[in-house]
Amino acid sequence: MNNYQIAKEKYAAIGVDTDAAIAKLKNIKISLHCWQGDDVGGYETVGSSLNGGGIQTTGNYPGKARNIAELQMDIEKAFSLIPQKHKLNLHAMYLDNGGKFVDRNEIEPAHFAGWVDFAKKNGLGLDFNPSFFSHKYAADGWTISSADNFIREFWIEHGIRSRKIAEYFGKELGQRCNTNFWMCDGCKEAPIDRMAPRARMADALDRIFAVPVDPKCNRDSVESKLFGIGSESYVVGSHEFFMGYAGKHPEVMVTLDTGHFHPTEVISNKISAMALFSDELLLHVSRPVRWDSDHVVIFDDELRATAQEIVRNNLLDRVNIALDYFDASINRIAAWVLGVRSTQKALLSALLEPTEALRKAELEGDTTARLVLTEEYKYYPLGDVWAEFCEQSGVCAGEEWLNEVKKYEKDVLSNR
Ligand code: RNT
Ligand code: ZN
Repeated sequence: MNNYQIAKEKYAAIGVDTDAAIAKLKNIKISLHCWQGDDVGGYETVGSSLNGGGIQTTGNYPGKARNIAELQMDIEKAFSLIPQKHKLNLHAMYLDNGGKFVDRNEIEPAHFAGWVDFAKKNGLGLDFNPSFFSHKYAADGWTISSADNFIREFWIEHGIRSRKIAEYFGKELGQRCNTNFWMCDGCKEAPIDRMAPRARMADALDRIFAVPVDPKCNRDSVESKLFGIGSESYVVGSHEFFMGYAGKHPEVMVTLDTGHFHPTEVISNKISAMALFSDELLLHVSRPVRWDSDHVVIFDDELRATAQEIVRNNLLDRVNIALDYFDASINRIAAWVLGVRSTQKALLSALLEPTEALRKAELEGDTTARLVLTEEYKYYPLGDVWAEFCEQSGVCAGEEWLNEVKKYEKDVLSNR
């Protein structure tokens, strides 16, 4: 008997079908964030880089992708080390403008045709994000909630155009695009008027979402935040704001980013509550260390708890999983691969739980068994099932993928 067969029997003894778990995992698409590859710079101008907007990358690891061709190569490399086919998450500032500056209120599907070709070639779906940051009209910290009408209209147009691009993605690829709206709006010091910017943002979103877009091709989502760099005292799009907004506009999803809450507040505890009142939600899986630091996702307790909530409550079809972090201090391809593989491992570990038996113990008041068994099950041979999943998917199961990344670093990245 090989390791997988032994593992399979061990799990079968507690009522878990490992083949079924693998089959389910194969169908879970994770949306890979393109912006890990170039430290959220984008390619609007040569050497564009993050400025303003409340987010920050740290680190100077060599080899970041300097243009779309390099980014695409890197993404292909990353996906070659990740089991199964997934989605790629693009930001508007990753447009292909052919070397001629195109402002955010001018973007069109044609600027993303190359990405659609790339997605088709690699069997990927696409997700999208309007970019409401790193721009001269976001430099004061306000976009669609700005009191300046010109600025506000500029960004509303950007939002509308972004949804058209998303619709084009959905149509071309035959799978729905999720468009995530995160606006950096907020301020460093406490404002006198917290309400007016929120009213302006709600109104702007109403106008953006009023433009008809085929719901089979695109679905919008709104992402809240607690604070950002330069918006420590006030963020317009707070959690309550977007919960309220989505409650009133049920066609819009809410995005939960792991790093956007108080340090001890976790998104795993929000999923079941939200799932009772909204049909779908979007996750930005990240890892906050002391603050919204966007560390690479690892197989930690909160990631496992999030996966458990999705799987235990049968929400795999209703929770859209996207990654969102940016670490410039390590090899960027390794950062991508590690994040996706860790997320898949967390999902697999949730899929291998004998949930019904544990639920029964809980209902019967046997909290002793609940605690003891969940601890014991942690040490079941998850790794052997993971290895089987990887083998069936044609990628290596263990740390050997790092050798591939190191080789690519030596052959390709170090020449940049
Ligand atoms: C920022 C948000 C947002 C961005 C990306 C680049 O705090 O998390 O999702 O990280 O859109
Ligand atoms: Zn996010």
